[in-house]
Amino acid sequence: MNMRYGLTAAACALWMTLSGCTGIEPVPENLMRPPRLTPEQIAIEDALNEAVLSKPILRYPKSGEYRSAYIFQDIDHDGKEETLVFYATENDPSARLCLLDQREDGTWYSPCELAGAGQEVGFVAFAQMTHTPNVTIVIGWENPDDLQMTLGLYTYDNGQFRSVLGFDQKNPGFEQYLLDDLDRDGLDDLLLLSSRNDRGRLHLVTERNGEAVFADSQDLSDSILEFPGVTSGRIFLDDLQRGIFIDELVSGDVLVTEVFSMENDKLVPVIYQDMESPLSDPEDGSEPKALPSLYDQAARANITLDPDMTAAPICEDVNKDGVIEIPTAELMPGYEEQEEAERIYLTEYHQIDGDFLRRVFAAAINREGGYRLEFPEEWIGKVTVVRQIENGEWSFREYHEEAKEPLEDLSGELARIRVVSQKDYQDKFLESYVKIAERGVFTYYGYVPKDVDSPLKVTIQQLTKELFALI
Ligand SMILES: [Ca+2]
Ligand SMILES: [Ca+2]
Ligand SMILES: [Ca+2]
Repeated sequence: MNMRYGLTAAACALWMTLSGCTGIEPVPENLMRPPRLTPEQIAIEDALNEAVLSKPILRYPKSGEYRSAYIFQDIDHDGKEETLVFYATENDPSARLCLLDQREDGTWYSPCELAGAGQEVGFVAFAQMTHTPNVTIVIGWENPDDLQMTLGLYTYDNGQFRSVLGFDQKNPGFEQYLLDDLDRDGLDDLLLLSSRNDRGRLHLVTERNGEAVFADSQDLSDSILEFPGVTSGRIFLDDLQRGIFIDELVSGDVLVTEVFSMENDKLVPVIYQDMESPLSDPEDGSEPKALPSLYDQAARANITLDPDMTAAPICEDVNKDGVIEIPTAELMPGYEEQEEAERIYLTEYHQIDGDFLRRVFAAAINREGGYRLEFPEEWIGKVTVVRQIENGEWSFREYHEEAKEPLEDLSGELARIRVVSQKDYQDKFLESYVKIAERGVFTYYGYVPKDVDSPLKVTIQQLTKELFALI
């Protein structure tokens, strides 16, 4: 079956993938000109049609880095890319993976394919999970209405797919995954996260005797609603030990963070729900008191107001030193009595220091505006933010507790940040503002009032060059 049809949707999708123009609709003029890769696109599509008995219905991975139906990757380490295609047929809705490879003469053919463990593809990723040079294909198979994925791990070798997931392994469902060489032995370890039972669960998949096995698992928090963030990196500044940092939204709109490291093929809990509280060390000889554990210290309100946006704040390497910081959120001074929707928080980022979280960075984060303003140490607890209703501007003001309406008190103003979109550009209002950055249709301006008489004052250079950052 050698159908050579012109510009079908599939061919367009393939063209976009091959030319790297994901997300941009190809304009007809460009398609009328024969693109250099057209013969190859057709050859790949022909090879697929030849390999599949009835017409393939392409399946697109729903999340992750690889979203197109045709995925190009050198999975057998021979220096040339193979093509992976997920598809189903009208007679059989189960997703299958077809591999397309090139013969010596450059023609495309399909040496093998495999049946998936679901009708849909949650994600596909590529990793180095075994000592063979061949890449491990990591697939999350999914079924409609099923909230969890099933793991598939495969290599391609000598014209065959091979499952590298140890035989007879229990294969628990999961919703999120992370790949990282947690124990730094040169091979990727796979972490799977599940929230579907009373307690969440973290599973470790790692290499043992040439296969990937479920080597360990650990409980996560009670009643997890979702995982807004999962990341990995160093845990401490003076140690290369790596960890997975799991942000969990739990009932009550609270965010917590659990951290696990890995040693001898086992997960090592660093911050976890059941960890013991440290005891105080009173100097007056009285009874020691239980202090909040690292887990309790990291608990924070979800400060995202829009339910369609991911919960925040979540862990990240905010200061780019390789160590992942854990955030907390403190209400800005003067907001204690304000409605939830009006509240503005100071986000503080911490590293682990013994039994305590130690702040290394703090910022006011304007997520709608897409920027943050770092708070210098001396501002914390003394400076607050006032949102101007009419233009969305954030005004940073020294907070006077004794003032009757502290949020309206302009006298202590230290700085302003304004985001202007092209359509509401009003030049004359911005004469005394300094342009900081541009992104898309938005331009960011900073302003520092003249003659500020305060030890907290910043210069326009500090504001625009040091404290401001796009997020
Ligand atoms: Ca190859
Ligand atoms: Ca490893
Ligand atoms: Ca860091």
